[in-house]
Amino acid sequence: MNANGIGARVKRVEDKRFITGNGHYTDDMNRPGHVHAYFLRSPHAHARVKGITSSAATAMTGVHAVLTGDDLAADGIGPLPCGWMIHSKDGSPMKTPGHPCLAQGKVRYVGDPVAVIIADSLALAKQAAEVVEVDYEVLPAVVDLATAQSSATLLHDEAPRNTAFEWELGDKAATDAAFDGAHHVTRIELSNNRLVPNAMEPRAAVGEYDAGTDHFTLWTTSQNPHVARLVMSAFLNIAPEHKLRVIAPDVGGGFGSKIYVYPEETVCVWASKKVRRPVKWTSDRTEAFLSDAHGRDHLTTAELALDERGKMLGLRVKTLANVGGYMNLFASSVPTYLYATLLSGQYDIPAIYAEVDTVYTTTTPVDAYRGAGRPEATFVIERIVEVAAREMGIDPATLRKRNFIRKFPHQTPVIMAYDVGDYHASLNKAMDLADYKGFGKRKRESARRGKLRGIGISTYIEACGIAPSQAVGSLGAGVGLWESAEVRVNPVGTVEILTGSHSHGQGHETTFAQLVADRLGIPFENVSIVHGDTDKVQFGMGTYGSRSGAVGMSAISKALDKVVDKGKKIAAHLLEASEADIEFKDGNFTVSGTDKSIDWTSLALGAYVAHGFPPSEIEPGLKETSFYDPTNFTFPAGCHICEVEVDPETGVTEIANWVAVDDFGTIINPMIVEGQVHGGIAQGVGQALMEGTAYDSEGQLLSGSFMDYTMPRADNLPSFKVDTTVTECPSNPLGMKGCGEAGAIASPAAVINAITDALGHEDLAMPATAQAVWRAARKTSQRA
Ligand code: MCN
Repeated sequence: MNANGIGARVKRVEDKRFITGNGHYTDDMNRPGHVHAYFLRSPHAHARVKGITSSAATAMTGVHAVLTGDDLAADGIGPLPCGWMIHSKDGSPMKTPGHPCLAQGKVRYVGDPVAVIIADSLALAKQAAEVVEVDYEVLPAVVDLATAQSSATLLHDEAPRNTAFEWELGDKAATDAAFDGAHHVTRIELSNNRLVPNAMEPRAAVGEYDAGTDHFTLWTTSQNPHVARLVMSAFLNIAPEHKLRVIAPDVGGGFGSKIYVYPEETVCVWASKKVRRPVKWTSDRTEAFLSDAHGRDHLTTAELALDERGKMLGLRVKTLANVGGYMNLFASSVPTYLYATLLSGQYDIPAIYAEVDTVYTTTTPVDAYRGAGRPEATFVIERIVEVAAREMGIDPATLRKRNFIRKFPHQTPVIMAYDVGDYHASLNKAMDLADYKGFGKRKRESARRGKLRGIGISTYIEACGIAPSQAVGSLGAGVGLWESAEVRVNPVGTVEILTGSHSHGQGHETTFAQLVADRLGIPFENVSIVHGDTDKVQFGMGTYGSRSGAVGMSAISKALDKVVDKGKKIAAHLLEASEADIEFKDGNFTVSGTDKSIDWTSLALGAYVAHGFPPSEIEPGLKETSFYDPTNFTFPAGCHICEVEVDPETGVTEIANWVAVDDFGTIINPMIVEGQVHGGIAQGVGQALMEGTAYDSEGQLLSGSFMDYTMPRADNLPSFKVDTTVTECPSNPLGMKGCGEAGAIASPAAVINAITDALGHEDLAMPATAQAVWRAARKTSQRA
């Protein structure tokens, strides 16, 4: 085995530059003569914009322009695209009124960009913004998701009842019949709280126009620069597309919030041509709270029908999903195909029927955030299973086991066909590691100290490796999300990998190099990974939906196969042997059964300098490309067990123990995978215990800074016990499943199941802050 190959705990090579301050982030790009953009944002949640007077600002020395929605319209620039068309159950298409980059006619959330001021310095741009007069006619805000559909106020004239679509999935009649025959029905109502992504690096952009070549360059904090170029060039009327180069250099976290094409980045590109200077914008934290797409925000009612033994018969789910003021790029797919298709969880449920209404409110747009739909689905199914077990007096682990899917492949009633898994194995292992049997003793010991102890299980499944063309194509998405890779072997044998995946914290420069070193038998240090630049990498779909391993690395693997195949041809020529007799192992091409061989470095040199290749059989050089389209999603699954101790006097919840047993198929780098799981759990714990996005009735964001919005910190978390089980994914050549979102998907349900177990009742919503838990604990003592 290569010491730095597949399965090795190689330390992340990229970290050296990050922790020594040598990373190159978008805000580090200082172009000659650049000017600064400042966005004037709406202070109102909902208002008509009757006029904008900018003459005093434009008269200021050093102010280059004040641009508004009228300027966009005058240049023929339309609204931002709004994702995947979803049809309502009555067949009508999604109501997707446009999302202009700068307000046109109306503003629809506090922070909606109204104008951009471009000046020599940011301070000057802000000063000039003070004298831009916007005449607003303030309209009523629509903030409450539960009542938005019955509000007399419409955000968009085109969307009656403030509803984008009313969608359904599953078999209603079969589900109703299952409920008719049920012995027991468990019903829950829950909210999945709105989250603000808060990547460490805020969004940023530098747009530059080169009048000599009529080319644009955008440096930006993107998770998918090629998609950004495709979309942005189309609606900025930049043709041909490659006249726009998008570079996503080092990016300090994304968690889904940097997948979209946002107004600010787009405006920087457009404005750079108008002012003939590079235009730079970096969001500050307050702007990020207001303008980065938020996550989650569902209200759900769910019912589970069971027989006497607790066998699940049917599941009925009704969800209201908040999409905020505008339909964002992927917002329509998150509460539908990324959510309802996973409602079967790890269980063999014969009938499921789900309804989802997506609703506009005068709040920041909501879109994908780590897990995107799948944490919401897991929360529904893992909460209702737990509650059902308690209601029926069955141990929650036993109820789960009685209902686990055992045979694979398994077709769920909600589209997804799971390929492999072993849910008993991960639950059993997690129960052992968590000393599930010993919990009663620990609970009694806590009680002696006046504390409430609880244990919560979450057996989650997700679909990632987004997304097979065949699957998403048949669902009407119109596109598949394959990935590309190019392997360039240099004459000295070093290898450059050009990938369409984008690393913004996931350690691709390490894991991708491990794969190459392993496969080619060359030193890990001789491999470099190139990503994030549309002029270097031909095309790519980017990183989200935990796809870079299963899809991006599979593309690399396929391209490596082609390199080895060509290497064999070259070796056969150089060794004067038949190609069929050449074997490749540990970096050597050998004529089988002989000691005649050529090593990797000599072969690479030979590919470029050897003469006399038969022209019809071998081209000089060694470079191969692959575009890999998966045949199915991958289905990581596992079991997280959280044990808490609640202080009923203060409401403080201490996480006493956390066990995670995940099945990610083949693991390339266990250390990186564990890091991904740790980060995901921290985010899920943040959602469960702390992160509360609050708006007042006028649509003002009350939690717009770290003073009001609590993020999880290291001292809120225990040392996790992380382990794995392995069932290899059959649909990609590496057997890998994604790991990047699993922790965030599994953990909220584990936390809330544990706290409600401690409290002895279910009346607790996320975030379970100390105050909320204290109130709930008072109910516990009143009941006692
Ligand atoms: N890996 C592995 N073995 C496996 C699976 C993955 O060694 N069986 C490695 C991969 O090679 C990669 C890493 O683990 O280095 C994550 O791989 P994968 O699960 O394929 O996820 P992606 O690389 O596609 O990353 C996306 C995923 C998502 S969707 C979000 S959201 C998220 C996440 O990754 N955002 C992150 N993790 C993040 N981590 C950081 N630091 N910052 C973010 O913004």
